[in-house]
Amino acid sequence: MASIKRFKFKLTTEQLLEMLYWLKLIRAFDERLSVLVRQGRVRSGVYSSIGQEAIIVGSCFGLEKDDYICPLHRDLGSFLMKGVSPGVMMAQMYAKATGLSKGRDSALHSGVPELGIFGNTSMLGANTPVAAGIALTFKLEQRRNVVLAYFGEGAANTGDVHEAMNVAAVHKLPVVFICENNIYAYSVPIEKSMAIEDVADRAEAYGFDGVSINGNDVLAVYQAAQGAIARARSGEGPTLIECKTYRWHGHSEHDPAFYRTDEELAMWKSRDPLTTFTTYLRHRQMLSDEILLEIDQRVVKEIDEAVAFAESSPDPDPSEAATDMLA
Ligand SMILES: Cc1ncc(C[n+]2csc(CCOP(=O)(O)OP(=O)(O)O)c2C)c(N)n1
Repeated sequence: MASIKRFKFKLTTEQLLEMLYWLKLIRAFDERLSVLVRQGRVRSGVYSSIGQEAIIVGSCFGLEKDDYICPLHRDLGSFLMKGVSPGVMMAQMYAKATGLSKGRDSALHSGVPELGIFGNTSMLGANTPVAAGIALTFKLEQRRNVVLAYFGEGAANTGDVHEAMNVAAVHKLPVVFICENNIYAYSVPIEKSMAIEDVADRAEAYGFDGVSINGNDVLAVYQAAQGAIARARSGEGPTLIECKTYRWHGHSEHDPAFYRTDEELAMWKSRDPLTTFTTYLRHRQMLSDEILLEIDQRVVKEIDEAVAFAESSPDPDPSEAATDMLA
């Protein structure tokens, strides 16, 4: 496998604590959503990212406003990191008039062009050629922005992903392909959909670097993403980063995930990205009890306020159902 050039991107204590805040906020957002689904409050399908948060936090951290992300159904946290408030995001899941798509879709397809977010596509993998297209625009307009294209290991086997990687390689486009390999595509384990172990191995065949990393280690993701982003910004083209991870919940909140064992889940829970990072910060004397409490209280407050905002927001007005439609 080709190897990524090694850089060490330094972070201050303040930035590391900010990363912890994002990990906790995204975890808390998804945990609350999970409860709200069971209470019948949420109108959207919910595809929990619990267990996978380090991928979004490590890759989105430090992105510029005009950089673009093309997230997955599981990546609500990337919307928050790109600047959507938790309240608006929660209202989106409630399909309220104050949500991103004002209650006009099933909540998961909304994009925010002014924040550099391409709404995710139901056809898995179809977001990656779009990412390559956005990156081509950046190149033609000589902008130094990058695009992060997320996809699962299941989507990695679609033709769209092949075409996107090929065209990005040929034109040296500023795109970082980020595979969230959580081992299952719905109920299908990876060994039933791929004959190789690492999705990252495929990059070499397209002519760029690929690396397979611990997707539960936020700093490993950050280092790999920063290296790939720096190369993309300087005109060196795409990189594929495969993040090995695991989703703690089912494919969606309506999936009890009977296809996996309790032992497997317990093993992955012992690799919790939040616990690992908290322990690391403690070890380095960067995280006191007071700071931890402060972050936890801030997160609870923000999630409570987000739910209150969504609950008190109006439902969409039926007379506006066709407003903003293109055709
Ligand atoms: C092209 C396409 N094929 C099948 C589906 C149905 N489908 C929805 S989610 C899913 C599993 C996706 O697995 P993966 O790409 O690994 O992402 P994950 O949900 O595990 O994050 C499938 C097969 C789809 N939406 N699009």
